[in-house]
Amino acid sequence: MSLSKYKEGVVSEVGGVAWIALGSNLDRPLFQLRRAARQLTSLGTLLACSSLYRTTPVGGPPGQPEFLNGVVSLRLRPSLQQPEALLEVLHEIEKRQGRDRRIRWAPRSLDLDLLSLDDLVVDGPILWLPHPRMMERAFVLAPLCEISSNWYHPINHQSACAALAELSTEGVRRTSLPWYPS
Ligand code: PH2
Ligand code: MG
Ligand code: MG
Repeated sequence: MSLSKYKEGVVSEVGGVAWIALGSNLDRPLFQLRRAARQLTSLGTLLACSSLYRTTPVGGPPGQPEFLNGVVSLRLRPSLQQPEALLEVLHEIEKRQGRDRRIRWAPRSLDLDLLSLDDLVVDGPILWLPHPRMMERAFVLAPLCEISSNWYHPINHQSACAALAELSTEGVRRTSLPWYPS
């Protein structure tokens, strides 16, 4: 779907499927991701949930703790199918879970990155879709590839698994940790 269609306000007719990456490396990451997942399910219908991955930090200050990462997909309720509305709610969830945004790429209690929303292409200044760095990040693509046989990048049509095959997955370890405590 093109941005012009999005501007015409027909997003809800054609899907409203969002892919969201979760990450945490501060203040009990498993607790943070579980709490965030519960919040996300209230935004629509949960379609898929990857495994949780322990991952080596990429970039940011040296010596920071390892991350827990995962990806979910949701069919959003109609009121959240405009990306700006969704982004605002994602930021609110991050804030409620103690996210401090003062230093870019600092350790964080919760990071919720909107990877894509249907096949929207949006080019800043506040919002970029698809997420501009996602195709270079194995800690995003490994969980995405696990659950997204039907996901393609809307510009170059590359699948998550094809993009992942071009990257090193060293430092990206799938776990058997459950999203929901039993
Ligand atoms: N997020 C970043 C920067 N680096 N590294 C890992 N392993 N996992 C992340 O979620 C992550 C990162 C910026 O958001
Ligand atoms: Mg991020
Ligand atoms: Mg982020």
